[in-house]
Parts: sequence; structure tokens; C-alpha cells
Amino acid sequence: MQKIKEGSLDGKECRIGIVVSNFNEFVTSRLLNSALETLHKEGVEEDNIEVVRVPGAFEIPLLAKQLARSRQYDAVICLGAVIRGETPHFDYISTEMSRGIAQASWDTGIPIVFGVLTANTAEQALERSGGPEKNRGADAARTAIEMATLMKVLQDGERNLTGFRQS
Ligand code: INI
Repeated sequence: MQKIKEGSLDGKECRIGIVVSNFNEFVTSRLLNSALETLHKEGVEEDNIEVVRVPGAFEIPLLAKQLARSRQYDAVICLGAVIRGETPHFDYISTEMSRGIAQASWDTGIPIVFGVLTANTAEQALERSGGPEKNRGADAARTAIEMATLMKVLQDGERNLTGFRQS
């Protein structure tokens, strides 16, 4: 029979770091509120959540990597909003930011969740940071818990296997 390993939405043992950018705060505050609400709803303890603010999306990967490298978090959530209409360098910021976030996760082995909105207009960004069913912050929070719990399942499996080999 196949073995299926998967995470859950039980956040009670999870330690979560959040990196949120201040640029386009009218959107990122909505992402942050929704992410925090969801983490609480899924049982993550207040003391196990840390929020770090950075100026813009371009700065997110550096801090995400720093938090992941500290080993104090089971997952890190990145929240930001890059809006095309507002910058000629939309593509540079989005590309480097997303590449940096992925790289930080691969380098550290800690799940780093991409909760940054890239939108063509402010309206689009507001739409994707609306109620709990349509908010990228809430989605990112759920993904962080699912990935954190999945990593624990895999690590426990490896520990059991090591114990088995030694006996
Ligand atoms: N940062 C954002 O997070 N979103 C944007 O839409 C944006 N625009 O439009 O320029 C933006 N720029 C700032 C950038 O992320 C850096 O903070 C800045 O370039 C300093 O490194």
C-alpha cells in the first residue's frame, strides 16, 4: 500500500515568521491582517509569531533568508504588493524578489511562502487582498502551516528510520 505523507492545518506547534513590506501599505496591511487572523484561527500561538517590516518588496528576500537561517521558525511568510502601474521597474522588482524568495527557501531548507501580490492595477491588488476567502495573506498563512507540519512529518519519519537502523 502507498504511504502518503502530508501536512495539516493544525498550527499549534508552529513557529511562524512574517516579512511584510511597507510599500503599498494600503494593500500589505490587508494581507498582514488576514494572515494573522488565519494563523490565530488555525491555532498558532501569539508568542510563536514574529513580524518583520521592510521598506519594499525588493528587500523581502534578504530578511526572509535571515529569519529562515535563524532556525527559530518552522516557516516564513512573505507579504508585499508590487503594482505595475506605479513603477517602470515592476519586472525587475518582481523577478528578483520572487527568485530571491525561492532561493532563500532552497538554501535554508525552511519553507518560505510567496504571499506577494503582483498586480497590474491597485484595484486588482485590493481585490486579491479582500475577505478571508479571497486574500493572498490568508492563503499564505494556510500554506505556511501546511508546509511547516509537512516538514515535521518528514523529519519525524527520518528520525524513526535512523533509530530503526541503529537498533
Ligand atoms: N516596492 C514594492 O513593494 N511595490 C512596488 O510597487 C514598488 N514600486 O512600485 O516601485 C516598490 N518599490 C520599492 C522597492 O521594492 C525597493 O524598496 C526600492 O527599490 C529600494 O531598494
